[in-house]
Order: sequence, then C-alpha cells, then structure tokens
Amino acid sequence: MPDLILALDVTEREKAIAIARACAPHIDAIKIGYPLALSAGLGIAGELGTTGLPLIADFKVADIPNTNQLICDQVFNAGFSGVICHGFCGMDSVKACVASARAHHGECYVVAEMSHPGGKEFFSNGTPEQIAANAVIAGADGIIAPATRPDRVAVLRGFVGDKKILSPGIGTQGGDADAVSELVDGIIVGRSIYEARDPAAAAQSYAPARRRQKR
Ligand code: OMP
Repeated sequence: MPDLILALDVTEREKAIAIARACAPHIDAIKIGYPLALSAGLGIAGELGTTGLPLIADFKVADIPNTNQLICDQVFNAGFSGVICHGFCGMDSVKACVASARAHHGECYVVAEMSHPGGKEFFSNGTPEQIAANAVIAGADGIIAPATRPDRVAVLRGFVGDKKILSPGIGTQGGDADAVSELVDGIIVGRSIYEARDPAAAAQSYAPARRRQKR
C-alpha cells in the first residue's frame, strides 16, 4: 500500500503548519523542500514534527561527498527522518548521503528520473537506470521516479527490486495516482492538495490509491 506523501511547498510558516495539521489524518509523511525551508527556516521541522508524521527533506542534495555529508547531517539534526539527493554526482556523493542517513537512523532517496517535461533531456539514454542501480549499490533506501511516466516507473522497478520508489508528478503535473499506485511505495502530491479549497478533503480523496496493494 503506497504512502501518501504531502509535498508542502508553501512559503508561509503558519499556512504550512495549518495545512499539515489538517491533512495529517489522511497522509503518511510530509516532504518539504527549499520553498518552505528557505522561508521558514529548518526549525519548521520541529513544528511539523508535532503531527507525528515522518518528515522528508527534499533538498536534492547534489555536491561533492564532503559537502553532501555536511548538508545531510544538518537535515537529520533538524529532525528530518529522510533526505532526497541527486544521483548524477556519482556513487561517492550518494554514499556520503547514505552514510549520514545511517548515522542518524534516517533514510536516503535518490532521484533517478524527474517528472517534468524537461526531465527527459538529461534523465534519458540509460542514465536513470544507471542512477537507480547505483542507488542500490550505495545502500540507499529507494529512488524517486516520475508518476508522469508510469512505464518508466515500471522499468526502474526492475533495477531497484524491493527498494522503495517514491513517485511525484501526480495531479497538477498530469500524473494519475491510480496509474502508479500499484508500482510504488509512496505517491508524492503537492499542489493538488495544498492549493485545494479544502486540503484535508483533497488529501482524503487519495485514500483509494493509498489502500491499493502493491504488485
Ligand atoms: P506538485 O507538482 O505540486 O504535486 O509537487 C511535486 C513535488 O515533488 C514537488 O515538491 C517537487 O519538487 C517534487 N518532485 C517532482 O515534482 N518531480 C521530481 O522529479 C522530483 C521531485 C522530488 O524529488 O520530490
């Protein structure tokens, strides 16, 4: 059954907290990235943590190993339970993120292929497959793969086996939760929930996809 992960990309602290609290009964984790972290500070993790939900830091960490480790250490020390990094910087850079995750009993996910149209420009010609395979070798907990291309999610599943796949691109980007929910471990939904008139009801509308058994 895939988790429903709320991508909380709002830039007002109070609004973020209100949406997180309202949606909490209907979601399994909260993902925040630069929009909220840069506007509210990393301390927002403490406030969102009161929901009791796991918090994933989507900083798409993409640097040399030492810098990656320093970034991830900050993330986990702030109270996040997971981090997202890029895989194109190489195995050693991914391994640094994984090492930080392990040291803090957290999780590390590697972006294998991006969901937007431009994501096909460089995440193509075997690169996503290589990144996915490297993520497994590096000991990552899973990968990010695009709900906008369910066929590609299925291909990448073949490279990661039982590792987790978290899949963004549902709703506003055009992806359909029902098309990927049997293939993945988590669906990531942002605007379709937090821009809805009633975010809690919007989150609850994903209940059928959230209950679907994985193939
Ligand atoms: P919505 O398009 O508003 O549902 O948000 C999707 C969320 O997933 C945003 O936080 C994106 O930054 C993130 N995301 C993608 O949309 N595509 C990707 O390929 C990877 C991510 C991600 O790593 O979470």
